[in-house]
This record gives sequence, structure tokens and C-alpha cells, in this order.
Amino acid sequence: MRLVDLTLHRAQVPLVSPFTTSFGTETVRDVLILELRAEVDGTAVVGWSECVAGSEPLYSSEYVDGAADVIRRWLAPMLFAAGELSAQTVAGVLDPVKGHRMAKAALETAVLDAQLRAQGISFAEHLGVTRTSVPSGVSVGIHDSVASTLDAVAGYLDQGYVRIKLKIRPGWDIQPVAAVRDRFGADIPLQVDANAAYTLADTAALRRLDAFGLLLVEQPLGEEDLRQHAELARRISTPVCLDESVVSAAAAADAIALGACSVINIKPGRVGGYLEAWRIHDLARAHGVAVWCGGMLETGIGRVANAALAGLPGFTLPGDISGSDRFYATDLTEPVCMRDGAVEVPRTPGISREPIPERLAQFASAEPAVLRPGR
Ligand code: OSB
Ligand code: MG
Repeated sequence: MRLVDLTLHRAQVPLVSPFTTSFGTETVRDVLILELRAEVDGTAVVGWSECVAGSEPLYSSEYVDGAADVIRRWLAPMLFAAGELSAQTVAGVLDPVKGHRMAKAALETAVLDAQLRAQGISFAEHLGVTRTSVPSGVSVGIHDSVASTLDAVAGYLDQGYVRIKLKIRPGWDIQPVAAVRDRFGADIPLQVDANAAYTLADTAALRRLDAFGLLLVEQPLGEEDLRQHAELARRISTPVCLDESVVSAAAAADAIALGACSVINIKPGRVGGYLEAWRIHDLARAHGVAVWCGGMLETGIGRVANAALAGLPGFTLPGDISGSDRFYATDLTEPVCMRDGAVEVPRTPGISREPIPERLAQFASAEPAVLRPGR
């Protein structure tokens, strides 16, 4: 395909309730959306994607203004200059720029969306996914009180979510976990996510979680602490899962070889795109390492792409693939629905769900910026 132009849209989409993690609280999703126009064999085609970078560089070094800037100054010009392009060649074209994986992922996804729409096939079909739906887990932020946490969990269980993930941080770990086990029993699938808030010096606190039969503890230590995760994994019995540390298939290979994790949370944005995410799935599966699909508060644009990816056979644990209404009263797209504990694997051509124009306008926080070749 040949790129015609790329429009950067920005929107502020309010969250239904504040979402607190060990690194901060979000009340609104400040989202960068890409609309790519291209030509395939003389036919005009459009591709959409959203960038998962947060508004602040607290989950990783990336943040949404930085992603928009590197796309505008560096990445989009490189793609425009590349001539004939496909989703499979995007990563190679952008490789000279170090890092910026969320920005690169957004570009590759927009190209892939356009490519698949031109071919008339869904991302699920492209992947060879045969499952028709994927199990739906929910990520529960840090609340002000145990009572409020229990209310939230009760609500999600009532709605049918099949797995609960509690966000934890030092001082907010045993208490909510023990309370959830006490109230809802030993059988509900339960896991925790620390977002890198602990150190090896906290081993004793983390070992206390062993008593609660958790599916896993996600990213207890720092992003770069692979060796220390391996040490922690030897000291506790709860399976260690990595999120932030797995920035690429190479990092996943290192983590597996070191014994730093027995489970991986795959987030396409974090690893540079859905094609790298697919490679990590294949690698983990070959090594008998379970994977599940994480989320980054995606709107419907990216949420449906995650649901398709999670249909691959190595995704043996429920992902953070909740319905739109978990985070948004009004999504940018037709809502993604969670029914009977599952989200449907989309079968429409492309990888992304296109935003509803009126919603994009309603939530817009800046004028759309159109980037063209040679500028
Ligand atoms: O660590 O998984 C995380 C949201 C933003 C940034 C990091 C994380 C999360 C979540 C929410 O846990 C997952 C979701 O989108 O459902
Ligand atoms: Mg996480």
C-alpha cells in the first residue's frame, strides 16, 4: 500500500470512576487516535488505531503527548518516505528510532487495519483464530476502603466477569486480598497487579500472599529487574507474571530463560504492536509459559483488537478484556459487550473498530492534525 495521509485525533474520554494503581489515579482517558488513508492497487482505504500511552510517563517512559510528537516529527515522515508499505514492513522501517513502542504500535496497527480492510478479512482470520469468544476478566483499581473494594468486586461478579484482578501496592495488599477471599470464597479466580511497586526487600509481604491461592502476582518489581524477579519467583509460591518488563519478544525470551516469570501479560502497545505480540505468544507457548492479554484502558478501537488476539490458543488465562462499560459510560465506538463472562471475537474486516464521528467530535480535545508526505 501507499500512504496518502495520517490524521492525529485527540480525545478526552471520561472514565466511569477513578482508576487508581500503584503509580497514580486516572479519571479521564487522554487518547491519541490515528486515522490513516492509503491506496491499495489504486483503491482508497482507511485504517484506524489508538495509541495506548497514558497521559503521564508513570506506567512506562511513554506518554501520549510524547507519542504524538515522535509520530509527527519522526515516525510518520519515515513511513511516508518508505514508499510501498505493508504492516509486516512497518517495524523494520521504524527500527532506527529507539524505543517509542506504543507510538510504533499505533502506526503498525493503523496500517494493518487498512491492509486487512482492503483484503476484506478480520484480524482473527489473519491470526487463524477459531474461538468465537474470549473469557473476560476485570481489573479493579485501588479503592479508599476494603468495603468499597468488596462492593466493586461484588458488582463485577454479578455482571459475570470470570476473573478478578486487584491492583495492589505496599500497605494495600494482604488486606483487600484477604477480604475478597473471605467474602467471595476460595474458588473465584483472583490475581493481583503491583505495577512495579515492590522491591526484593518486600519479599516477606509478598510471601504472605501465598496463602490466598492467587492465580498470579503481576509485575511485583521494577521494569528492569528481571534477575530480581527470578530471585523472587524462587522465594514465593504464587506464580510471577510480568507486564512492564516484557517490552519485546527478546525480553520475553530473556525472562523465560532466567526463570523470571511463569506467566506473561501480553499488551500489544507495550511491545510495539500486534505482530510482536503474536511472536511473544508463539515463543511463550513453545516454552509452556501461559499468556493472557492485558489492557491499557482501551476504547472500543483497541479493545476489539485485543479480543481477537486473545483468541490464539496460548492465551489460556482470562485477559483484562472487559466490556466498554467497565471504563466508559460512552465509548468512542459502538460498545464492546461482555456477555456471560465473555467478549466476542470480532469477525469484521480489519483489526480496529472505527470510532463514531460524532463521538470523536464530542470528546475532541484538539483540532485533528493532518500529516502528509513531504512535510
Ligand atoms: O498494569 O495492567 C496494567 C491500565 C493502565 C495501565 C496499566 C494497567 C492497566 C490495567 C487495566 O490493569 C486493564 C484494562 O484495560 O482492563
Ligand atoms: Mg499490569
